[in-house]
Amino acid sequence: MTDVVSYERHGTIGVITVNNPPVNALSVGVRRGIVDSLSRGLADGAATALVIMGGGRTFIAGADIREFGQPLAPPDLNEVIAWFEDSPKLVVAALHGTALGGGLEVALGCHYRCAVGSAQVGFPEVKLGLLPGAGGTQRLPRLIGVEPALPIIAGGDPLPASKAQALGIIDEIVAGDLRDGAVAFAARLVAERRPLRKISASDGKVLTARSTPGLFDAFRGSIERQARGYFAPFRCVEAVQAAVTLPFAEGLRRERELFLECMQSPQSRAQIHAFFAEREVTKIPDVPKETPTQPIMTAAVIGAGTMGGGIAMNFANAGIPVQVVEAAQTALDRGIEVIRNNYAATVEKGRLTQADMDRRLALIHGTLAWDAVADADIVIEAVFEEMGVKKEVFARLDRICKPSAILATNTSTLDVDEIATATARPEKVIGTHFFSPANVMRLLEVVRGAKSSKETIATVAELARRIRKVWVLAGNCDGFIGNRMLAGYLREAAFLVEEGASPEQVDKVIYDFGFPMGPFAMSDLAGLDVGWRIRKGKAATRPTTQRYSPVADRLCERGRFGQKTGAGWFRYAPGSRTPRPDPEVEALIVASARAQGIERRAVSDDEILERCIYPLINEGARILEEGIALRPSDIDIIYIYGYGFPPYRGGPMYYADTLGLKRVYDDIAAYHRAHGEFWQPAPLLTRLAEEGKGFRDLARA
Ligand code: 3H9
Repeated sequence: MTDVVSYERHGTIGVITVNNPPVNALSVGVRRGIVDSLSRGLADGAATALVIMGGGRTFIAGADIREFGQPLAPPDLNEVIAWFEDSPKLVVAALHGTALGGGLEVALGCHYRCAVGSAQVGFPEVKLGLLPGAGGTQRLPRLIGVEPALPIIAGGDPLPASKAQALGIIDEIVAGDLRDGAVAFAARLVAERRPLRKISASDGKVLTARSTPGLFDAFRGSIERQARGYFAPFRCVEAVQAAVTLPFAEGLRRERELFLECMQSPQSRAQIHAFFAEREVTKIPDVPKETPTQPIMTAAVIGAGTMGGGIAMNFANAGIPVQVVEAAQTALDRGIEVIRNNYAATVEKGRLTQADMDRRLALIHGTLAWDAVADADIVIEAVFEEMGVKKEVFARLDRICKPSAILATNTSTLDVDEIATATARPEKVIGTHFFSPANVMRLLEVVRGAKSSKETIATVAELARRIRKVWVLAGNCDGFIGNRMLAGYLREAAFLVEEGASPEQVDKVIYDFGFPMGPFAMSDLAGLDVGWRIRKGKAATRPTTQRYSPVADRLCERGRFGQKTGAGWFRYAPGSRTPRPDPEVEALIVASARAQGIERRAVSDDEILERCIYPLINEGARILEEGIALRPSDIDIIYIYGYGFPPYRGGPMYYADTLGLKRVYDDIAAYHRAHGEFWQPAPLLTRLAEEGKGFRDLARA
């Protein structure tokens, strides 16, 4: 027996416990250990039934993802599960924590399942570009029916124990100690002479699905938009379909074929990269997990605009009381009203109860009195994006706030160190760059100022965890990581339309690549006025010899600020978010090209893709070299969570590696020759390309 699985008898019940921290993943040692323990339990004459459970914080959370890509050592998980199902002694799975993927498949191989009320079960494989590959797609539909099984398998979200019980995945919820409860449950099943239920042998529910033709096509249709571009969700559906059309053993073989297809797909590799990147991102070498943090009991937000309101909702959602400060009553009332409407819309969709909405709203206090922030543990400033205004706000906060308070700025481009000079506590000043809408978007860029203390960073990191953000540490520079990279992407999009592409062509290429929308629709959604204001601030320092597209400025001069004014790069019918091409924009583009002496031509889709995506990679390389980002994978996380980069392409730096840096460098060098200074290859990219390496090699260095 391996030391990661143990066997012990409790009364007449044998208990197999998996102990493979942190999440009891089914590594080869665990698979062997489980088989050995099962043999021991079967040989134990005093054991009338068996229980399998997880030690530590969870039941088995799935296959060991780190083993993927290597040849799988025996025993195969399917075999292990078959031994459980065929066991002559009754076997109960006892679940706590998260019974996911291969873990849930093991549980479905058992004859019965019990769980503590806080347990969750699910098949998250699809989020790794995979499908349940050890019978999950064959057993779950047989247990609960095809219709409820499909979204669990193709959607990947876990279910709480109560829901799993209602569906029939869990037979019994155990109150109190899980092991005692599971042992009692197993003993009761034996006493009641309950049958050894083999899910693989019960075809009733899948057979009824045969009489519902169109079920699968309808489901495919329902996920089409959400799963656009992804490979695995549609293979998941195919695998469930095999459960309906094929006998169990053949269905299992089909499932394995589809699983291997997914595993060998570039998408799965990219999604697994993103999974580990998301876990890596919180590891800051000089701010270890043990770094002391300050308690955050109360918060304040300065500014009740779109960002301020969204940030305040984050606090309220996490149960943290928050003061929202505005300069004028009308702006405050409007801001609070927007928050109320946001919550009401969520209640309407059935995703929040009225009582929860009321509780959250009660935590948000609007005020005109700055003194209300005096006791806040953290204040986040979300006012006008202008240095003078920001410094005034920080000087005032420094005077009012208690000395221990952290003063954070939600600036998206301004110098955090300069803002900090307005205070006498630069060690407590930090950037917290939320993404709009701040109550929805998962990303938080945490900007480390030169003097931000480790305690301040660790405190904001802990807060980010509480408000359920994926946070990435960035150094202080113009635009930080995300927006600094975006500048080149937007610049090239604007140049491409001057050269002959249309905004809709550019947007379609980027949409087809997998972004939720292209650069022009995105700009219209974000509002063109913000960038206009920033550009005006920088106009004086822009070299006159540099190419500059004035089209966005022309649009703003005409009051076309994007969706909110019904027109920007596109036109929007009243109440509609659908972008429509606008001849007025086309005329502005043509005029701009003529004024610059640009001869318009047909621009290929390939050129559009390269000229939009390569600047992200090239600037990303500079950001890495300057230490603004700690790791290439941190940049990937920013782009996936903040900018809609398709997760199945792994983020811009991972994507560059899949293309090969030599090719990326050669192409960028060619654009440099054709288009000049903006395309200067980054030194790090040049070096890695020459050495035949990828960004992934930096991560390992
Ligand atoms: C599968 O099962 C395929 C089968 O159908 C078929 C097979 C034939 N493997 O997230 P955390 C690591 S596919 C290896 O911070 P939490 C993780 O990297 C699998 N390592 O904790 C981290 O390491 P580190 C289906 C894993 O409490 C540490 O554990 N299952 C695995 O916030 C802690 O993780 C899934 O997709 C793994 N499976 O969340 C579940 N899982 O400390 C994936 C985690 O070095 N896992 N690690 O950074 C999760 O969703 C979350 O980890 C979980 C815990 C909810 C379990």
